[in-house]
This record gives sequence, C-alpha cells and structure tokens, in this order.
Amino acid sequence: MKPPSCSERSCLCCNPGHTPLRTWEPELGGMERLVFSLTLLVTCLALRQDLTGKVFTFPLESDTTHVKLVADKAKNLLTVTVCLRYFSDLRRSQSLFSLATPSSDNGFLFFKPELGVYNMYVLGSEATFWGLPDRLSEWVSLCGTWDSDTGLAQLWVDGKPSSRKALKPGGTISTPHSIVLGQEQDSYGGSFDKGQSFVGLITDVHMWDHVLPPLDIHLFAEGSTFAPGNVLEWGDMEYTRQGQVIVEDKQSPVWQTEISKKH
Ligand SMILES: [Ca+2]
Repeated sequence: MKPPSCSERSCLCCNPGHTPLRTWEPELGGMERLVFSLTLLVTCLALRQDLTGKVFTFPLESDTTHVKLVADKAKNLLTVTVCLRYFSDLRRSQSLFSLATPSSDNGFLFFKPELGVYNMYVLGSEATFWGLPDRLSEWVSLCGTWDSDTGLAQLWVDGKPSSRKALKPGGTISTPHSIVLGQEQDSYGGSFDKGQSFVGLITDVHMWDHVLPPLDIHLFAEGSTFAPGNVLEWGDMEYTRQGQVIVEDKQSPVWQTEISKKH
C-alpha cells in the first residue's frame, strides 16, 4: 500500500474550514490506525496564532515542506498588496509567496529566479524586475502591489520601489485561494519542485485587499507601526504546517546590534 505523499495528505485532509475533504482509509490494524489518525490530526490541524516576533524557519530543501496560510475573509481580489520579510542565502530559484487559484497556479506569486532578480506573477502573467536590493543572509523586506483597473504591478524591496509594469489588466484573482509559503505551486495546493523551494526564514506576512500607499509600505519596511493586513495578518494568523518547518522566536535585532558594536 502506498501512503499518500505529504502534499497529497495535506490536500486530502485539510481545507481552510477544517472540514475533511475526503477520508483516506489505509488498510491498517487498530493501533496502527490510531497512530496514523493522530499523525494526520497533528499534521493537519490549523492553528490560529499571534505570530508577532516569530518566524517560520525552513531549514531543509524539500519538495514537501510548506506552510498554508488561511485567509480570514477570502474574497475575489481586484486589488492586492502582500508584504513579508525573508532571510536566506539561496542563490538558486526560490518561491517567496505562492497564491494559486483553481484556474491559475501562479495567481499571485513572488518568485526569485536568481540573485538580484525578482519576478511577480498575476494570473499567470509574469513581470521581471531588476535593480532592486537583494542580499544574502540579511533580512529583506518585500512588498508587491497589483491593481486590476490598470494592471499595474509594483515591487518594493527594503522600501525601494521598482518600475511599474502591467499584469492582467481587468483580471480577477478569484477564490478559493491556496496560499503557500516554502514551495511554489504548479497546481492548486501542490505539484511542488524541490529546486524552487525556499530555505531560510520568513516573517511578518501580511496581505491586504487594496493597494497600500507608499507611506504605509515605508512604515512596513522600517519596522514601524502600520495597519496590519485585512486578508492575512501576521499577528492573528491561521495556518497549517507540513514537514520540517519550525515556528520560533525571531532573533533580536537589538542583540545583533550589540554584537556588531563590539566588532
Ligand atoms: Ca507555479
């Protein structure tokens, strides 16, 4: 009997409302069945947590490990902003934020094909941005905005704006949304590629159903107080984890500053 892979297991047993989508019944004995059921329960239970001061740490390259974020008020999106911070030393291609819809695996995607190059996808259309900050082994603040009216998409890295490029004017990012950190979806909720997985730390993920003004993006980039996301909010996040991903405290920048003063 071939057990389901982690990604299949996640798809089979979980959805944002915690309702079983389908029951997978392996041919197991009583104790094995109990252990299997408990494993599924632990793996699939969605948590709601204030993640302020926390990071998701992805310590290993894999084609299964990921986090699914559950939007509070899932709705069709005509305008969107996503902000996050990441820390990595990857030089290869990697996914930083992957939102898929049933009809578009690249519904809203932040992707880095190589060091110093950022891609943003909306409903399968791609824009490439050069000349933005990119540093290995440092925290990088990344925001992306899109407005269906004009199609204009823009990235902000550490508060520095990209050029503005048109992606899918008139498009709608329709529900249901599958939002994944750590992997790039090539189908709704799955079809991950190890060579595009994320290895590093991600924190402060927020999503809004509108285009954030530049001042608010600067506040986010500076770590100042800002209005949290109204679609995804890091301080009140519902999520599931799959595989080797760890929720831990963010190492204090104050502590890092004290060390740097001594050198
Ligand atoms: Ca994809």
